[in-house]
Amino acid sequence: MPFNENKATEYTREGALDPPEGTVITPPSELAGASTVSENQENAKAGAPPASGANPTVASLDRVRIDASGQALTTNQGVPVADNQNSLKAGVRGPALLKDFILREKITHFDHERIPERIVHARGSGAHGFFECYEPLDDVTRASLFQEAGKRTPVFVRFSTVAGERGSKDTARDVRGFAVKFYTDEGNWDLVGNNIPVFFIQDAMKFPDLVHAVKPEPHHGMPQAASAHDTFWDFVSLMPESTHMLLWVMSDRAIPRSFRTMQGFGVHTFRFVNEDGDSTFVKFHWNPKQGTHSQVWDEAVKVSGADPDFHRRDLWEAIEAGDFPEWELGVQLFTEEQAESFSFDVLDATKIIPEELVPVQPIGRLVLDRNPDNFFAETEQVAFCTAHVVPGIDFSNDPLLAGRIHSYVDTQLTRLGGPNFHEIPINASISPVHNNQRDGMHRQGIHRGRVAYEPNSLAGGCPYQAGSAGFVPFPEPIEADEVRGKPEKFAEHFNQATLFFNSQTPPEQAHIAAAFRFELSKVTVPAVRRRVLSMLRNVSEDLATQVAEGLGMPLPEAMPRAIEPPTPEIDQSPALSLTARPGQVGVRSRKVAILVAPGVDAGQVERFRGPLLKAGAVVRLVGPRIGPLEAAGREVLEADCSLENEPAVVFDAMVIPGGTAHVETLMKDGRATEFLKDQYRHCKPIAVLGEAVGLAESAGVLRDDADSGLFLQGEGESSVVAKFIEAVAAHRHFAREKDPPLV
Ligand code: HDE
Repeated sequence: MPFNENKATEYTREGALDPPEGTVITPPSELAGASTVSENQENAKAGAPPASGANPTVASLDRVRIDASGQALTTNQGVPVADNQNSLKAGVRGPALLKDFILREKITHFDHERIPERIVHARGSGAHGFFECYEPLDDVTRASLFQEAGKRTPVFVRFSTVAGERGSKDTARDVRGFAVKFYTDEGNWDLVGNNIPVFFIQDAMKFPDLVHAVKPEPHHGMPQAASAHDTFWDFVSLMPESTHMLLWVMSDRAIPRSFRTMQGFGVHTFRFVNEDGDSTFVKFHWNPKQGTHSQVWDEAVKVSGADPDFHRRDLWEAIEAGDFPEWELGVQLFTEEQAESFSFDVLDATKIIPEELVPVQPIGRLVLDRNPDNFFAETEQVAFCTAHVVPGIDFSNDPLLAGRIHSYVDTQLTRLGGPNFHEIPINASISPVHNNQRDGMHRQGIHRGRVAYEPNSLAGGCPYQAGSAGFVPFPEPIEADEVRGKPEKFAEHFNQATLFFNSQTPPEQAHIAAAFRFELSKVTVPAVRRRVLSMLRNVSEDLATQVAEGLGMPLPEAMPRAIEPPTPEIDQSPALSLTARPGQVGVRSRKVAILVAPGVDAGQVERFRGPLLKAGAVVRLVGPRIGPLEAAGREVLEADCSLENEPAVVFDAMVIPGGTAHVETLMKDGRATEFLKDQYRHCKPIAVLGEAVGLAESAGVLRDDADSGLFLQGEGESSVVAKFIEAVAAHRHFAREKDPPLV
C-alpha cells in the first residue's frame, strides 16, 4: 500500500497497529521535512510531497488534528474510560442504569453523527494542493494570487457528481463538479465550476425545477444517480435552452475515466478588476495535464458495480503514490465591446465563447498533492460559495450566477448548522478575520473587549474599514426598469449545440447518439421522446435520424424556433473534442492487468511488467485466485488480485502471456474470457502472446489492421512491448468499435 509519509496515518509508523501502552506521538507539524513555505515549494518542484505544517492551510489544520495512537480512551470530557465493552447494570443480568453517562454520551453522539447531504453534488471527493501563478496579471486584476510569478496559494478542491445521493456511485452519467477554494492572503476565493462549460438553464429561477426533475422521482424514489427517466426528459424537452447542455451531457464528458482526466470550467462570465478599477470580462478553464479521457458507457455501468468508489479511489491512490494530478488554469479575457459583437450573449450560461473567438491564455497551474486526513471534517464540511470572491474578482450580471451568489451561503446554514460555518477549520480563511459579527451556534472564536459595533471610539475605531484596499464592487453604470424577462440573444438555443456536435470525432458522435438512444429508451411516455427528437432536428438531422431509428420512432417536425438564428461565427471548434487534449503523462498511473495462471510464461510476464512499471504504469497480476502460483519455469509469482475481485473494467489495458497449462486454465474459466471480451469491447489496449492467441480466437477477438490497440503476438516480442506502451498512452482504440458490439 503506498503512503504519504508526511501524514500521521496508522500505517506509517512502526508498531502502529499494535501500539505499546503510553507511546507518545510526534505531532505531524514536527515530523522531519520541510518546515517553511519556500522549502516546501522547492520540495513540490522536485516532485516531493510537501511536509505537513509548511502549507499555511495545513498549519491551520494542525491545530485541530487529533492522533490517538498510544493514547488512552476517554469520554468527550477527557475522563479516562475503564471499560468500553459493558454498560453499567444493576447486577450482570439486571437493568442498565440511567446514570451510565459513558454509555449515554457514546450513544447520543452516535445518534447525531449525520448531517444533511448537499442538495446537489452530494457525492464528492476532495484533495489539498496549491495554485502557482505563472506571470503577474496586475494589468487586469488586483487579486493577490495573480500578482507574482511563482506565487503559490493553497487550495482545497472537491470533485463531485450532481444528481446522486452521498452513497451513490462515481461513474453515473452526470455533470461533475470541480470546486476550488483558494486560500488567498486577501481572503477565500471559491471558483465553483463544473467539468462542462455550459449549463441547462439560463436563470436561477428554474434551478429548483431542474433539480426536482433530475432527482429520483418523488413517488417511488427512483432512479438513483441517473437522468434516464421521464421527469428529467419531460422538463428538459420543454426547456429548449437546455439543448446545448444536453449534447455535452450525452457526450463522453459525462462519463470521465477519472477526476484527473477532466477539464473544469467556471461556466459564467466573471470580471477581473485591476488596481485602477478597470474591468475585463473573464471565463475560467482548467485543463488537465493528464489529458482528457473518458469511459465508454458499458464500462461505466459495469464499474459502478465493481467499484462504486472508482473515481474516489483513483484520486486517492494517485496522490498517495506521489503522482500528483495537475491542471493548468487558462483564462479567456474580453471586453464589453467584444462581448456585444458576438452572436450570443456572454451572460447566458448555456453558451460558450469558442476559443477561436477568444483564445484561452494559461495563467497558472493547480497541483493536488495531499489527501485529506478525515473525509467528514474536510471533504464533507468544506463549504464552497460563489459569493466568496476577493478584491480583483467580481461578478457579471449572468442571472444564473446571481441566484448562486445567494444559494450557496444559504444552503450551508442548514447543512452545517448555522452562520459560523466559516470557522470550521477547512473553511477558515488563512488571512485574519476581524469584524463585529458575534455569537450564533457553535462559535469558536473568543472575541476580546467590549466593542462589537462600528463606528466606535472605545476600541480606537477598530476593526476599521479598509477603504480602497478592501473589496470594491465594480461600479457598473446601470439605468433600467425592473422587469422579469430575458435579453433577445438568450432566445437562440441551437447554434452552439450544432457547433458542439459538428466538432466531435465520428466515435464521439456515435457515443452521443447512443447515449440519447439509451436515455430515451428509459422514458416511458412517447410524447416526451418525440419532443426530444423534435429538439434534436434543430441540432443535426443526422443525430436526430440515428436516435429516432434507435427508438423505432418516425422523425417528428422540428421544434419551432423562438427567433430566426443569427449566423454563427464558426461552424467547427476542434477544442470541443476530447481528443484535443491527449495529455502529457504517457502511461503514468494507468492500470494494466497481466493475467496469470499456474504454468504462465514468467519471462513474458517480466518483459511487459518491467518496462510498464518503469514508464510509471500500475501493473497487477490477475490470477484465478490471489496468492502465489507456480509459473512455467517453476518460478513463483504472486497474483495481486483475482478475476473475481478486480474485473476487467477497473483496468486500462491487459496482457495475456503464453504458457500451455496457464492458457488451458484460463480457457476453462469463463471469467478470463469475459475479462478479455470487456477489454476488447471497451476499446482498451490488449496484448495476447504465445498460446493465449487461441483464447483470443475463441473469444471472438480478431486481428484487424485498423486496430492500433490490439497485439496478437505476431510482430516479434521486443517491439510489441514498446508499441503496447504507446497504445496504453493513447488510451482508447475506437477503430474497433461497432454498434452493436461484435464481442
Ligand atoms: Fe451549484 N449548488 N447551483 N452549480 N454547485 C450547490 O451548494 C446552485 C450551478 C456546483 O463540492 C449547492 O454547497 C444554484 C452551476 C458545484 O461542495 C447549492 C444554481 C454550476 C457544487 C447549489 C446552481 C454549479 C454545487 C448544494 C443555479 C457550475 C458542489 C450544496 C442558479 C458553474 C460544491 C452546496 C461542493 C453545489 C446551488 C448551478 C456547480 C444548493 C441555485 C451553473 C461544483 O447551493
